[in-house]
Amino acid sequence: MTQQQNYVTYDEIISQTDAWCDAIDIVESKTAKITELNLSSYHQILFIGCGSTYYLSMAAASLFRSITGEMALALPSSELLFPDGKINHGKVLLIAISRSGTTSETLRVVSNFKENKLGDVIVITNYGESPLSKLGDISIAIDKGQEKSVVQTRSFASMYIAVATLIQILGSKEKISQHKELLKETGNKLIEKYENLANTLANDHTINQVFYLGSGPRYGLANELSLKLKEMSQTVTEAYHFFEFRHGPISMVNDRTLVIGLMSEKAFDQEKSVIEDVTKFGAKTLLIGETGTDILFNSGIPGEIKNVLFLPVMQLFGYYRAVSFGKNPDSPMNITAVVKLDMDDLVIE
Ligand code: F1P
Repeated sequence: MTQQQNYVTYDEIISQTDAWCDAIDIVESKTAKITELNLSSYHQILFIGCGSTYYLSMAAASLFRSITGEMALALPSSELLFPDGKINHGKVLLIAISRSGTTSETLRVVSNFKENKLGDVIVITNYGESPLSKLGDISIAIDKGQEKSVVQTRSFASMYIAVATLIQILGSKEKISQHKELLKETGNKLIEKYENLANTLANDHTINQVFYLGSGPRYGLANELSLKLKEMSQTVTEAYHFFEFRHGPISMVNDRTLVIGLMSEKAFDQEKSVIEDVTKFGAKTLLIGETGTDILFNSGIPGEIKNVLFLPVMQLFGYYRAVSFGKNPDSPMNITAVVKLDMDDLVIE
């Protein structure tokens, strides 16, 4: 182990695949309770979270729409606290996601939601004893995803797996557990095979801005990976939907830009055409995905659960970029592991 790997964030990233497996087992053990929910009885399905867990909510809402065929939205928890965020459309299924289970905004939304009997609550967290966990009609806690680092890596991935497994059950689709071992094996292989690439790329200081592109659930993941880079290395970075990138943001591209594509299988050619466009303006590019990419899953795993494979190598990229600039990835500038606010003046209407 080199000196630079002597951070908890590093250990949390490289050990994450065990937490993925636990997440699948824990959610599938609750199948009977989950299938009691009648999706057609809800007027609205909302996923909420803050920061990383808001981006996870975005990925989850997209997955929910494609797997169940029902409409679902993702919102930052705070948007349900301010006046425009009223929930007044009948019974709601609220899926609240929080690593800590103690973030003030999320906790406040869920406790008000319960008090006002607005519907049912599913909580996804890494802390089963947290106040948020205790408020769930169904609570899913993945302890193995817990972290010492401020930055969410293993926790995020474990909760992605949990929410994807939950949605698979709600959509009455095949069991995720049949792919568990292959998912773990592929995740570990990716870390082993591409860690050097992540490190090399991170040390390329000619790159001064990074764009992550992704469609569907990969857009939420693109935002999360961009956040890793922001938090740990304070790199200028943003995430966009693939085709949105041409509608203005592409103006930012130059020869100091890295564009990272989280490639889908279904729209690979169309997404690749955006990547071809950015190379004309001098950008470096890195493609990640199941086939035809630089970071190659080649997993053979069907469905959206394998989106978790987009995470570990790019989390390592954020980690190594921090280290390459002499920053401490465990303790990023200006942020804390949990945001706790005095919320007494805020009401959900
Ligand atoms: C979410 C959060 C994020 C932030 C950081 C630490 O907390 O505060 O907003 O990006 O990564 O975690 P939680 O509600 O998921 O515990």
